[in-house]
Amino acid sequence: MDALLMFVVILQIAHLSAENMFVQATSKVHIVYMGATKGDDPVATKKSHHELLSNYLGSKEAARSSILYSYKHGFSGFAARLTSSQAEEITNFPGVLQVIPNRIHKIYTTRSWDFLGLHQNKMSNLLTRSSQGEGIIIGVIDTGIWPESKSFSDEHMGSVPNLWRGICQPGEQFNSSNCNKKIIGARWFLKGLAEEMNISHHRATDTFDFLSPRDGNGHGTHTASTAAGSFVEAADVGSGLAAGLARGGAPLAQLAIYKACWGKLGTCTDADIMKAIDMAIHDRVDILSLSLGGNIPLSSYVDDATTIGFFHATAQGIIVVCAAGNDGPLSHTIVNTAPWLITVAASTIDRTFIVEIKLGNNQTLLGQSLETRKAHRGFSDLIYWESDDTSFGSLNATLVAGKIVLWFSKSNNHELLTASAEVRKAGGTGLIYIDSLNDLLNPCNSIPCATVDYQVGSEIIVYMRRARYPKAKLSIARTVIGKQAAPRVATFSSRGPSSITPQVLKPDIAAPGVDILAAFPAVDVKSKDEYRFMSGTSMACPHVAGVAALIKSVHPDWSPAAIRSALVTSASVFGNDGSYIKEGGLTTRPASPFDIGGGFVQPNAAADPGLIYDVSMDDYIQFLCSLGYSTRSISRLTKSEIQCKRDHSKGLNLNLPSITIPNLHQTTRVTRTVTNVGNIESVYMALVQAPAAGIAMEVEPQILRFNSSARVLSFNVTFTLMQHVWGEFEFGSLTWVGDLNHSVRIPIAVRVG
Ligand SMILES: *[C@@H]1O[C@H](CO)[C@@H](O)[C@H](O)[C@H]1NC(C)=O
Ligand SMILES: *[C@@H]1O[C@H](CO)[C@@H](O)[C@H](O)[C@H]1NC(C)=O
Ligand SMILES: *[C@@H]1O[C@H](CO)[C@@H](O)[C@H](O)[C@H]1NC(C)=O
Ligand SMILES: *[C@@H]1O[C@H](CO)[C@@H](O)[C@H](O)[C@H]1NC(C)=O
Ligand SMILES: *[C@@H]1O[C@H](CO)[C@@H](O)[C@H](O)[C@H]1NC(C)=O
Ligand SMILES: *[C@@H]1O[C@H](CO)[C@@H](O)[C@H](O)[C@H]1NC(C)=O
Ligand SMILES: CC(=O)N[C@H]1CO[C@H](CO)[C@@H](O)[C@@H]1O
Repeated sequence: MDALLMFVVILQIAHLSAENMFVQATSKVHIVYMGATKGDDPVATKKSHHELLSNYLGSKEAARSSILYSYKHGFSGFAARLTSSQAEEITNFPGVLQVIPNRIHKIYTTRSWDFLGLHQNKMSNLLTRSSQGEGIIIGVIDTGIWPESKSFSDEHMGSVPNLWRGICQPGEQFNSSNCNKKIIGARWFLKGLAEEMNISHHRATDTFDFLSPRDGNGHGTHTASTAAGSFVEAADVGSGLAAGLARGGAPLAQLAIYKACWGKLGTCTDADIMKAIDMAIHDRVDILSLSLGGNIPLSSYVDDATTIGFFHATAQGIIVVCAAGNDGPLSHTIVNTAPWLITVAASTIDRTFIVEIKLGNNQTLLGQSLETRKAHRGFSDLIYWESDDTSFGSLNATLVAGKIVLWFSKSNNHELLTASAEVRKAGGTGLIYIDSLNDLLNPCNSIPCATVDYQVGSEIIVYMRRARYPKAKLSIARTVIGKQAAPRVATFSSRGPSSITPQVLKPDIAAPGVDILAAFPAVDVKSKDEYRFMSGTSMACPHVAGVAALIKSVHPDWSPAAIRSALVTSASVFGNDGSYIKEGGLTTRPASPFDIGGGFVQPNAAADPGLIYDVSMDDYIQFLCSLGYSTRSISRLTKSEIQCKRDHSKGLNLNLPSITIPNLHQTTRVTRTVTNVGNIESVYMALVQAPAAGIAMEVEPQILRFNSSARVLSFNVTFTLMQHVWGEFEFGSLTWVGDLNHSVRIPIAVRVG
């Protein structure tokens, strides 16, 4: 449904721009990017933007009415209404690096639902002082915030940091009293989207929800509370399901809210996101969490406005954490792939809501559901129903009344929610829904119900064929923790390799993103707290932002790349059953680095990684050089002069905590450098898992000895093709095993090309 509506919106936009081609010379929003800020004077920077445009347009007034935003804190540039020929001309102005059309982004939730009863929480506050993240500010660029939620109570919070420069920007149903020691800042950015939608600011209420930081969508409240919600123990979440799980990753971290995504769909544009990044840099957040992204295909890094914005945020020491996207399970679907980002995939957790399905032959099978009240006392007849796009809505009441429907949908557009509504309307007494994804729970309109995967679905069909009078009964759902193999990669989670830079392994890491319970807007400001389940890489991203806050509070001087390295090298590739984390869906194939990067996030281990793979901003610049970007297009990314070194490595030597070689010919050597952050005197030994039998992998040296004068050491990894391995990526790992259980593992992907 979401996807469909999104499509309609995009169509409308496409329609508008098509119209614009005929109504000649219509202006559209463009982002004029001018590189790193020259001095540190934002007023002068803004003035230079206006001067540039007034000179070009011929008057100050014309410039003023054309400019939507000046970007002047973290980087220099502006968003303005320009015709395409104006945009082209301005590209050639001195100081202008790129002129990029404003593009649409979306939030990354797959589905969400009302789960009646969840607002009747009985809360008890189990905030413990030992929880960390104190003093760290997480900026969330999303759909805003519902400040009344108990998750944003500031009861145990420290004071607002002295260096904080943010504000609590008022607006509709939001004023300065809505900020506190938890939500220390809130701003909203709408001009870019308003322009894109061709709707004026003032008429926008219906489409754009609250004209303020207040969240009319729910996504922003959910993600913010996942990253840094206060420790609200949901001791009894209405129905008793998922008890005790509503809490943020870093409950003592502070939140800065930047609302740049709007309406029921959570649509955002570059111009607004760029301004949010610019202000987050100005305000001095430590971490940015972005559960959003553009659509594939991706643009190159220098043509992508937000990717450039993220670069500048990283240059200011801000850790930028992004969602990987929800377009899995096909490969090359990943977004937010720049090497300066932490890109997060979604996985399941070890919690399920189990329903017992008892068949007439006394066989018991298991499904899942959220229905905690309605169960069958005795058996009912079982009938089979197959739906496709045309048959929807035609369930035959004569046939269904009093029966349980085993529903198989041949269309991707049908959901449990709509199927259960139809069964209920036709007088059915229950629903067993066969779902290929089986990642996704939904409420089912208060009839006993269960979702089952294809395997269980087939078993029921076999039983129905054999039984004369097939019957079944369903139990209520109960929470089961630790009984199913977890984590498992969520089917929807977007997969690598990156379609533009396959040599940069993405995603970096996986975190919980299926059936995550977190805060949600209530019906109105006076209503009780609401908590809801949501799924998506959107939910995985703030988990990692929270963990990054924990690490940052322990190691305030670590760079964003060091913190990413700590997360990646300590992640686990094993599930709770001791075997490799599995791919999602029906396969039992082990997850590859293109599904989960380094693995599933391990917060405790990440705080003490032993060694880190650090990356400087200059390394990123050299990486862009090695990709062949023109010096002009990257020349002003930093304040200092850029000198591209002659480098034929094609970016393979960027010091990432991973190695990906998209085309191995005969021999390829890559270099990495590790910094010891554990005991000063330590010895590490290389443990090699070659990607394939036909590919020799050699590490030189094999032992790293650190001491007070040798804190940073380099090593080479050489891959040699021994026999031809055909065309697919093969996966391995390199682990430096040191003292005190330090085991520093990086994933490796090699394709023979
Ligand atoms: C903010 O809004 C609330 C509720 O409408 C009101 O009671 C309060 O006085 C306002 N505070 C400020 C500082 O305007
Ligand atoms: C199922 O179990 C019940 C009670 O244990 C028993 O009475 C019944 O005969 C069994 N039915 C079948 C088909 O085995
Ligand atoms: C529903 O099923 C009954 C019994 O098989 C049949 O007589 C009737 O025509 C069906 N109704 C429709 C609308 O298909
Ligand atoms: C550190 O190790 C290097 C190489 O093993 C050695 O040359 C150097 O003397 C050592 N320095 C100290 C202070 O132990
Ligand atoms: C890695 O290989 C390069 C040659 O490509 C060599 O100059 C360098 O010394 C090697 N480094 C190590 C640590 O062996
Ligand atoms: C190393 O790990 C083992 C098993 O997890 C644990 O029992 C032991 O205490 C750890 N040792 C250190 C020094 O942390
Ligand atoms: C409200 C608003 O901005 N409407 C504008 C939409 O676009 C058309 C043509 O591009 C203008 O004429 C409207 O004023």
